[in-house]
Amino acid sequence: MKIYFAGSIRGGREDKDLYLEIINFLKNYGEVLTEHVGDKSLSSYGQKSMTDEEIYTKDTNWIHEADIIIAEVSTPSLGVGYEIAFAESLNKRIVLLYREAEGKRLSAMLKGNNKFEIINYSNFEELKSLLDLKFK
Ligand code: 6K6
Repeated sequence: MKIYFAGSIRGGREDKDLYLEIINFLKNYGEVLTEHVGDKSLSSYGQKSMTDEEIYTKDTNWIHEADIIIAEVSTPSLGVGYEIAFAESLNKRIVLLYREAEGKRLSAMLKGNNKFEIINYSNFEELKSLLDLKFK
């Protein structure tokens, strides 16, 4: 299974350590195409050696190639929202991971779309068991 993991970069890197843990866990189920999302050295400025055009082309090609999109959506990100909508237009299976927190709600544009499989969780331990239930 080829997994496209999406997580916020320029939207904010507060959850970057969690992304890395999720990516490493997802490797139990298949090949994760997007390990850079968990790159601890990457700031919200999101600048590495690639141009924005190269990033867009590479990522949209990977979404075409992926069997499933798994997006961590707790930190709102325009890029992640775009990737989800792009993957939906290609009829990909889409799983959204949302960490519940007081005073915060997931966008209705995601929550209200019944094609998306949404996993609500409160910590990484719980997320691991919920992912196991889904994929094992
Ligand atoms: C190279 C190596 C590590 O980071 C880079 C350069 N930046 C990006 N590389 C690859 N994908 C990116 C990069 N910046 C954003 N994305 C894609 O958009 C990722 O797949 C994320 O899921 C999503 C994040 O969007 P923003 O709007 O939060 O940046």
